[in-house]
Amino acid sequence: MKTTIAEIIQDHDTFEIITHEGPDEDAVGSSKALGLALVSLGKTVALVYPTPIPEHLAFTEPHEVRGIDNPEISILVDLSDEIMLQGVRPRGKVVVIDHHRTDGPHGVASWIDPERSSSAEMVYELLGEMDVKITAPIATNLYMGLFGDTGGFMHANTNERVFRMAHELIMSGADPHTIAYRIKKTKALAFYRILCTAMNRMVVRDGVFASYISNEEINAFRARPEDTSGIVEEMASLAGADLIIFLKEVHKGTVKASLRSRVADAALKTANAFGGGGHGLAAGFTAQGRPEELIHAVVEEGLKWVCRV
Ligand SMILES: [Mn+2]
Repeated sequence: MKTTIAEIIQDHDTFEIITHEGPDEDAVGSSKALGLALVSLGKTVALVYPTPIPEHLAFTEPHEVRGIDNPEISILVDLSDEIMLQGVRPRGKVVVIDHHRTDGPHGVASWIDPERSSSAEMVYELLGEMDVKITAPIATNLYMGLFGDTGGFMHANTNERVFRMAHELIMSGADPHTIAYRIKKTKALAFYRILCTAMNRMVVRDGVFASYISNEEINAFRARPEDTSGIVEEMASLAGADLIIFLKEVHKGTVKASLRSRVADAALKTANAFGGGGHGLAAGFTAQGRPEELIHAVVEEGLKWVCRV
């Protein structure tokens, strides 16, 4: 499939690259790296972000993103679920590059591999297939994606292939210290206010740790969307937490849940019960209701998938 996508790129001139709403390190890094690569091949490219790139992830090139009218091909990177497009409609023939578990192929060509650490890893391979020179800006973007989706080389998807790729990207000009600091050491005070609130009201039952933040609280702390991301990762640092659940009420009555687990598939199975998806150890869903009520149902479901001896 990688070869098919390389051929499609070769055979066309105009592209848009679309990634998911609330773009994370991998979404930003893999989409920008692919964009820079296509430009180096003489293609016309637009990058489309359904919601803006968070400030702390906006440091990589290209800094300006221009639109085009009628792209022949729409490449979806790091997503294969239309819900994540927030109403953005792909205008060309759809090509998908994604590492999330999904319900099947989409568009004219779809390369989906849940075994991959990140979309950045897949884009890197694709660029190799197309003989694209890995410049320092491309390497920086790919390293950002790799670093983000492996949780800074800590998650279960961190392996020999990941470190080999990191090594090669550093040799091509990615600066690991700068990238890590730009991503990790730029938290707003609102982030820690939300974290404190979540920690204070934590529900703990047999290895399931769950908490939430309401929409009123998000507004009271003047938190930007990026200030509410990464909370679940901090909760997942707690000893004894086999399944971690964080609910955030993004709009009044709309709750987004993030789940992490140390027990195989517990996060995914719990998210599935509420119509969501993701990976075995990291999943999510969106539901209607108030978080303080919903949390009990999610904990009950989670307990089914966490087997304590
Ligand atoms: Mn990703």
